[in-house]
Amino acid sequence: MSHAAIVTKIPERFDGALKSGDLLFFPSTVAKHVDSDVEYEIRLCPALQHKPALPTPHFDAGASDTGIAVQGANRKLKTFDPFAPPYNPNLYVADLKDQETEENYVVLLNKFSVVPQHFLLVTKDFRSQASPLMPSELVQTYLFLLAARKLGKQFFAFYNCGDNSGASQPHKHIQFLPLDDARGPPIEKLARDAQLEFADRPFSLNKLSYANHCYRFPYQMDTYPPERLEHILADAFLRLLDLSISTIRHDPDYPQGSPSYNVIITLEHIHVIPRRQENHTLQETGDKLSINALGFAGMLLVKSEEELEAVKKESVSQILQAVGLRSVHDIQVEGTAHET
Ligand code: B4P
Repeated sequence: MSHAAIVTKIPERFDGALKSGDLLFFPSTVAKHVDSDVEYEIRLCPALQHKPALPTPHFDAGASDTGIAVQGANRKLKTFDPFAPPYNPNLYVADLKDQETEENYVVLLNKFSVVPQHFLLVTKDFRSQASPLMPSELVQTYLFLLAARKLGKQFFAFYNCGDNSGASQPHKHIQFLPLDDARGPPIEKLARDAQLEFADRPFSLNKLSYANHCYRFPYQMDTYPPERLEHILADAFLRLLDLSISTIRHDPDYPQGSPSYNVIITLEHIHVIPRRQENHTLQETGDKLSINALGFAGMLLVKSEEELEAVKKESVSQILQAVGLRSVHDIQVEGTAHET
């Protein structure tokens, strides 16, 4: 089935799964919030307080799917894996095969949906969520975004990689979130506004309080054939990953184990944000606020009015800096973004 056919199926599958009760939808409200001259979105979703507790994943310590002994999410899942077959027929959308690599994927609806039609691209065989995105995964992701745009829909993709990235499932999955705003999530608006000195080099958004690495895809890349896309996507991702690892190496207190980072992909840019911790303990309430790639896309999620006030009081930019890393622009950045 083509990417366009899969994207076309999503609304009808979402409605069906909601009706059958296999998909839980949590209503929310969104407010804009300006902090340090950046416009963020904070989504208030009290209904998530009643999200059913999920079985705790159990790991087979020490073994990874690359055969290298590592810690954390990069370990084989031993018992419960919601992304392993048999799939819930009401959450299942389609199978997908990469024709080049013959890697198989499955498209599933997010069972715990805060935004309607949020879907996942999951590896059919178990692959670790602590492993980097492979060229075929980058191409498949881009082809979904492209197909959606041709259908007049706006999605972006994100990937939570590693123990401290906000990921809760260790089976490799890339997520796709629809947007009402054609300009993309808040971080994308900053990236678009950036005036680049060197168009083909990674850059950082200096307005942001934390280390971030970004790459702008060539103009009209959306017209390129898949093999050309693969080269650009893989090269861009590797360069940003390299910069992220270099940022991590400058942090003497970085947690042991494989590195954690968030990836955000739009049709125009790819962003990689290194992470040092998953949660931030709010000073005001003592609650742990979990932050995933969406937080770094500029979209935070809180579960109560109290949490919302605590986040505003403490400042979004400081919270993101606490769970990300400090910027070391002067040492690493290959190109400079001048925000307009
Ligand atoms: P992960 O990468 O492991 O983690 P996550 O997106 O941070 O979601 P988490 O599970 O920690 O949920 P949270 O309460 O923080 O992604 C796993 C994905 O698989 C999630 O989307 C999860 O819902 C989904 N999933 C789990 N079990 C499943 C199953 N059996 N079948 C199908 N899908 C399954 O957040 C709740 C939801 O809100 C998440 O979907 C999260 O992505 C989303 N969210 C967080 N911040 C948001 C924001 N600012 N705006 C909109 N949505 C937001």
